[in-house]
Amino acid sequence: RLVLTDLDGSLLDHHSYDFSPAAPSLSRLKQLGVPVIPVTSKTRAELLPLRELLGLTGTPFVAENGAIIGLPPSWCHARLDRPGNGRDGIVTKHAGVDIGFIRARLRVWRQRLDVRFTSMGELSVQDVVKLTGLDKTRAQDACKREGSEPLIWQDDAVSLENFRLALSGDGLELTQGGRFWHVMGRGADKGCAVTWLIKRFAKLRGCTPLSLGLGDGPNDLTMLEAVDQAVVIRGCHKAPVTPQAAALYRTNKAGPVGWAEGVAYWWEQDSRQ
Ligand code: 2M8
Ligand code: MG
Ligand code: MG
Repeated sequence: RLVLTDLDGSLLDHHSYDFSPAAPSLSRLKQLGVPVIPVTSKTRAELLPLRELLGLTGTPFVAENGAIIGLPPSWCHARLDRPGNGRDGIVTKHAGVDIGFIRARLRVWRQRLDVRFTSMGELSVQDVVKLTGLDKTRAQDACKREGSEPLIWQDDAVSLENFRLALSGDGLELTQGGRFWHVMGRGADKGCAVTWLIKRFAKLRGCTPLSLGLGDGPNDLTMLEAVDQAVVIRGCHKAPVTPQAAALYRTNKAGPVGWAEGVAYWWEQDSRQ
């Protein structure tokens, strides 16, 4: 078994970023030896302390919506990966497009299409603190983007579709998180990252795992469609998040309470078989 999970609005509360309601089921998964893999919009810089806090230092992580995959030594392959550098030995895979290119194209399209938005790179740390409720250090880490750029859309829906079309000509995609729109490289989404990790698990262990995915936002759709069992956590979006998943459970509760509810649901289903 393998658990792949969104963080904000899923394992972490949308407002307080607290995960304590999910802590008991998280520990239980750990006891059972089930790898829990965070798959998030957050940056690598944000994930390093968060993995410690969540007790997930032994498992891979997916940062920036799929643009970055981090592998701990136990998930590395002698022939396929170069040894990681740094004390933790993490090997980082960059799947997407460089942040410099993304930001350059954003400037071009803003001028040409005459649309209004503010991207994270243009926000001060104070602005990010205000918009997200993160503390100053976390907000600084959220600004350390490598392969995706969050932005606040300040224009109408029609312009957003024109903007999306323009970006697609550059090989870029728009996806929606809890508070921001995110611009990233095509084919570097959460679904691609999750598919890659499931294959890697199979290669290392010699069997395909049963995968469970949990998420609350439109940016989780591709991930929820790439797993065997999906959980849509009740979220803050008006339009329902509807993955084309064969096995889907919608939680009644939001955030980490809903997370525990979703894990319990699939647990029960499995034990019935
Ligand atoms: C942003 O990501 C969330 C994901 O749902 C959003 O779009 O609201 C990113 O900037 C991320 O790096 C940051 O930690 C998060 C904080 O809420 O916001
Ligand atoms: Mg989320
Ligand atoms: Mg997210």
